[in-house]
Amino acid sequence: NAAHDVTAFGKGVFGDKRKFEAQAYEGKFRLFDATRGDGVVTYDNTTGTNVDVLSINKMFKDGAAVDAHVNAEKTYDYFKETFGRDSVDDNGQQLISAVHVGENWNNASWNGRQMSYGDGDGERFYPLAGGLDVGAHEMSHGVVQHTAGLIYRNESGALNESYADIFGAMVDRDDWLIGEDIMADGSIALRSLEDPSVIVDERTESGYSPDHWSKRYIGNLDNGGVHINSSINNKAAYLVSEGGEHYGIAVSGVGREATEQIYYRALSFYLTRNSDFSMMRQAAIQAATDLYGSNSAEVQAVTQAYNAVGVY
Ligand code: ASN
Ligand code: ZN
Repeated sequence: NAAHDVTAFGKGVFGDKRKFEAQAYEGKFRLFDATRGDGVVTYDNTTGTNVDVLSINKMFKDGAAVDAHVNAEKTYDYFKETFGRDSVDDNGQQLISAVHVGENWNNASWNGRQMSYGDGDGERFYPLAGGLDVGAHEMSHGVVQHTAGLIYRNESGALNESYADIFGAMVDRDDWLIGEDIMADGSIALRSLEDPSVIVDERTESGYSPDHWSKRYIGNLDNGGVHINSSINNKAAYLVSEGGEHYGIAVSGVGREATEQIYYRALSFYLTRNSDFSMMRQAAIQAATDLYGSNSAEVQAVTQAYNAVGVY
């Protein structure tokens, strides 16, 4: 009666029907998907220890666990199909998620080895596992860790955060917002790549997320503003894809498919642990040159996008 793969079902945090891979295991079923890399596995951390999420039939009842599991599968598939990347380390590393972490915890995180999701307090956030872009953001920190390894402070840290948002917005592709599905307090989202200034961030003195290098945060909070100054690079990535006029500089967008390839190539070939925004500009121009040629619309878009956010 060896463990074997099954297709299972459940409803997510917000009641939508989900289908995913699980495993028949010791007379029950558990959230272990053995079909992707070395596995995608989701645990229940209610007691402070990771335990298997078990079900007596193929219909799983824990919405946060179901969403975390499905979102990890979707993120795995995104990196595999878009870049040929096999999990966060490109060597199949098991994707581990823990749900119900902490007590009404209003956050989610990547600790270098696994995702953790809080249930939110119901006032500010709903269970954070319900956000596909939230899960993709956390797993993308794993990809950054295994590629450029951008150090999590100051400008390199802001680039680390921005990469997590860019891939989050590429996996959850229908908008340029991060966290829109899990806000309980009526606010738009955690971040907007399209227009960072619409998000009120209590950590910045201005209350706004900067959309230009001249507006960057230079204080010590948030590891030197890693979730604040990320918006400068987020806006640049948005402009590369969608185009627009920003502080009087016009950008002709080249679409999401070119944009994700440019940023992934910059991350995996050119950026290093200590890269800053200026090096990001150079890395993206070089990646676009490699992929599309020096006279391409893509190189032009990247150049104009970084001009528009004041990064030279
Ligand atoms: N959710 C946050 C993030 O991924 C957690 C943190 O502040 N490190 O960036
Ligand atoms: Zn992050």
